[in-house]
Amino acid sequence: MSRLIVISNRVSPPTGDGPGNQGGLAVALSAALRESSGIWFGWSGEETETFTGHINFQRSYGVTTATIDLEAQDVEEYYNGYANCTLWPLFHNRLDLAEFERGFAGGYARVNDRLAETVAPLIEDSDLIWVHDYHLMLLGRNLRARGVKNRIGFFLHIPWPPARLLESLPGHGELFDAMLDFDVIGFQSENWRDSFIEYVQGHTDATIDQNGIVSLGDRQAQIIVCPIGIDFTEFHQAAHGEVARESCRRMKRSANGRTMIVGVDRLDYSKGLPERFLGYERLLGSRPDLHGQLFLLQIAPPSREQVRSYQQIRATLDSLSGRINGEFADAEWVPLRYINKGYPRDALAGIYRASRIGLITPLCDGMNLVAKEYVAAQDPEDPGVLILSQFAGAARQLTDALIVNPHSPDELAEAIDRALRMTKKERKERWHSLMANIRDEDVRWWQECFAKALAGSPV
Ligand code: GDG
Repeated sequence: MSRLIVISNRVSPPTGDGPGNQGGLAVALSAALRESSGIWFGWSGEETETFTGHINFQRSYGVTTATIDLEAQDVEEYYNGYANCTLWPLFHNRLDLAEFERGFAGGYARVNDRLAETVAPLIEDSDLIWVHDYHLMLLGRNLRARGVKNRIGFFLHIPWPPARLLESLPGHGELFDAMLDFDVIGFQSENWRDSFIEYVQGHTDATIDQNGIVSLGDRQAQIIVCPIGIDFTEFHQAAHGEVARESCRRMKRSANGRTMIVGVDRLDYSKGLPERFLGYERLLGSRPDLHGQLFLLQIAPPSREQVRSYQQIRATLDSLSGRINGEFADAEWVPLRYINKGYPRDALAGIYRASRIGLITPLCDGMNLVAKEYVAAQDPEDPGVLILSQFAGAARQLTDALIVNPHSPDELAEAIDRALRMTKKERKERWHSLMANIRDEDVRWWQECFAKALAGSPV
């Protein structure tokens, strides 16, 4: 078995906190790294005055991590700048929020190069290299420039934008060209793969064959669709543990007989939170009979707080939630519980289980793991209903959810109403079908699917 080198912007070493407190991605990658005696390399999240390339090796729970510190200017231009103010909004259909600063692009190129320079000496001939996400799209090129001949794969966790949007990015041609130094490029769903193919065909001299091999000169990259899943076993275990049971009991007590709807999202403009609130407001406005009967719990831990567009979305939500509660609440009922803090994963599982509806309505989302976690946490004898945006990668797999257009307040209101009226029989049928997918195509399936392509086997 070849050794695996995982490279990502941030590294999440295993914590040993037990089931329910580590993200699924970290669990899956840690398992693969442990089995292959691999290394997980990336930024420590810390800053240093002058970049030295010093690697801090650590070993925890059988996984070796190798991290480096970056200069403040690197963090500003590469991470806050190009990754979060240029690529993230552009790749999530928000050209209006994208900032195109040469300084950001320069910082991105510099950090990709620094990471390549630092990791290259660790790479042995038979290693397989797996690069993650939009922060590191130049890394394949930078490693090749240092003579690395190993197989290198890249997995994009977020959407690939339509070609007409990508065209707005200065230097998009060079970015694409650099990506052809990867041997495998993985996408979360057919939609994002198709946008990539549209770009290849309309904007480049590369060709693509029936097997998804993109060729340009003597370089070839295999394009695959490989949707990420959750760590089903771990999450299922967490959902049945004491913490989850207690959190479910407490939530039900606090609901006091009212029907609970839940949404859990990083506070990000791609997650469609204002639109979700407006859909809920539409329902309350048109259905006075529901007043006092239900409430929406929206958990939205803040993220990327240094970035202006994230400060703006937070202010928008503060004002919208205030308006909705101001208009509809009475002394004994608050229709919207809007919370800006995170919960431990196992407590979240209990909250999911206590709710009749999971309302997951991003405007654009690579996959969306919360949708899968919501389903996995349900009581098989009385499962809740998943309402899912058509624009989440997950919608291609979770076809038995109630699929909605998150931009339409009427559609959202109708879907909530339909979910409230759904018979237990229909809820169970839909849940069984959703569970089958979530169990079969879990995070290990995803990791094995990518690893197979990376090793050069047919997928
Ligand atoms: C990117 C892509 C893709 C959320 N709140 C809390 C909490 N979470 C956990 C969830 C879930 C994870 O964070 C969020 O994952 P998502 O998939 O929903 O979204 P992104 O963070 O945007 O992730 C996305 C993903 O990468 C993987 O490829 O699916 O499309 O955008 O696991 O449970 N966890 C805890 N407390 C919280 O309050 N502990």
